[in-house]
Amino acid sequence: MIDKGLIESENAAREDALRADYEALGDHLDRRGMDIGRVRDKVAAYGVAIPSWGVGTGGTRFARFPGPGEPRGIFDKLDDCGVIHQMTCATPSVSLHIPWDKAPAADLNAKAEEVGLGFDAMNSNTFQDHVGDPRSYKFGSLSHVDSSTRAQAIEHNLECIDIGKSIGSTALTVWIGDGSNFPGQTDFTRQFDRYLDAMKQVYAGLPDDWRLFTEHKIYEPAFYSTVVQDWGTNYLIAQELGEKAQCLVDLGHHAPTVNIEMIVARLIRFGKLGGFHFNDSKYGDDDLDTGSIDPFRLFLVFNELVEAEDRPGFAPAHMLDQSHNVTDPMESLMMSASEVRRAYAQALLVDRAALRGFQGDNDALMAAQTLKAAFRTDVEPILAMARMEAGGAIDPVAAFRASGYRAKVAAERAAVTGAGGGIV
Ligand code: LRH
Ligand code: MN
Ligand code: MN
Repeated sequence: MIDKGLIESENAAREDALRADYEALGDHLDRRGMDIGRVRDKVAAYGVAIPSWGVGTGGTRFARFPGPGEPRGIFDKLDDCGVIHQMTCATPSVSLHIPWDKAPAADLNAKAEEVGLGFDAMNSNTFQDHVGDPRSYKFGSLSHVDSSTRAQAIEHNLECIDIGKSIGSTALTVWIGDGSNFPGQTDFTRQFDRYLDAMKQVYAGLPDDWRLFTEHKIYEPAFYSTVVQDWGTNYLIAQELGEKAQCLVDLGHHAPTVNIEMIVARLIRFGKLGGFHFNDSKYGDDDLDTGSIDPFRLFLVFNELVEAEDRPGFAPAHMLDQSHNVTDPMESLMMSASEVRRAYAQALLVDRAALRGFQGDNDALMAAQTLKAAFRTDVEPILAMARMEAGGAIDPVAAFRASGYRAKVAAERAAVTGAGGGIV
């Protein structure tokens, strides 16, 4: 972990300016009838989970270019995640991917406690073959034509639940690569029936207080069709499985022009929004840093979430799911956690009474301007104040760089070569 004194001295150099900016923003919001302290408190209570796989350098189908100090396994990953949380105070939990992060539960719990983190949703993986497994997932997993392959995939998901139970997780996220690459390769209906049947068996293994998230994705690695291709199919799955089943929306898993915020609104309306994998994209499942391409879209998603905040039982899970190819992954994750909080803070600033009035009057221009007024507000002083008051860094990346953490772990962790493609 990074020395507290370093964070304090980094903050000392920035605190006066922050207080001045915060006060000015407070006055400004006051004139708009908004209380800055309320927004700051809500932002401070908002956490987003880090994907364990995000702290290593990702890659593309073509190459992977690892950076210095790549984590050697789950315990290094947890160290890195702990530092990200220390800097941002915005990432209190980690989402594990099995079998990538398989380790004895007692060791995982001890490490998590040491670095001040908890565990979020478990992610199963039947889009790759696992060493020692007799069956291959080349032609599918939970929807495979062969029943013993399906049984193996079901067993893996049940094992993920078991691991999760022993580390305090309460959700399982299932994303499958199943689909087809050629018209005619599979029978859409029979394939979906096999998937539903398998998922019912996974669902049956869920503890009472768990949720099951299914994640849709339009394409890749299957390039003609995927079994869980869109939110409609995802919704049907959640309906078919039962109350504990909900839909997970990965922002990168849609066609480029799809209106994601509207999907979010629909899923909320029917109690089936399970959570998010936040990232950004320009073309497909690019897994770029959250808010790096289209921050307005992220804001519009949060606008729907804030609108729904008071619904009974409304508690979507928030996770990042990104792949970092050209940046230090820890820095990208720090920035992304801030981007998620930024979108949340901006959405909290929407004048909802005014918006509803303009909607009722069919005043499209003013309704749009109401959203824009919130989106245009620079909420950075709120984010920085929430971090500082929680013991984090006013400027997380600057403090992280000043700490020399990357050089330190690079000296301890053997360098890795870049052979092979990355993960999805
Ligand atoms: C699939 C996906 C899914 C996986 C992760 C590594 O594209 O978004 O969430 O578990 O990537
Ligand atoms: Mn995802
Ligand atoms: Mn993805």
